[in-house]
Amino acid sequence: RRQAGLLLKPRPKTKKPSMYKVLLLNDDYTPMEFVVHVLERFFSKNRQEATDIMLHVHRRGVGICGIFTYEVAETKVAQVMDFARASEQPLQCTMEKE
Ligand code: TYC
Repeated sequence: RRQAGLLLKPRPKTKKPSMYKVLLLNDDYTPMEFVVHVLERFFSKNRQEATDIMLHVHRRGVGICGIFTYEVAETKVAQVMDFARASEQPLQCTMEKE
């Protein structure tokens, strides 16, 4: 890399990681209070923030829980899906590139 200045186009040394939105999807069965609990427990939202996000998802069909690097987003999705499954709730959580 020492002769990079002669041989290669200079590039910034660091690159920002791609960020991923973690999304909750609405359904007809998961209790509102369960969704609020998920947002508090896994996304560190306070009661008001969690309630606002839950109601947005309830009304619009989908909403953003947070935006994270790939690994963190993947972990959040797995935690929510495991918790929903263990609680026998149909709640769906997914991620998409920002
Ligand atoms: N629609 C659900 C109900 O009326 C509440 C709900 C909100 C479910 C958000 C999922 O991601 C969700 N009980």
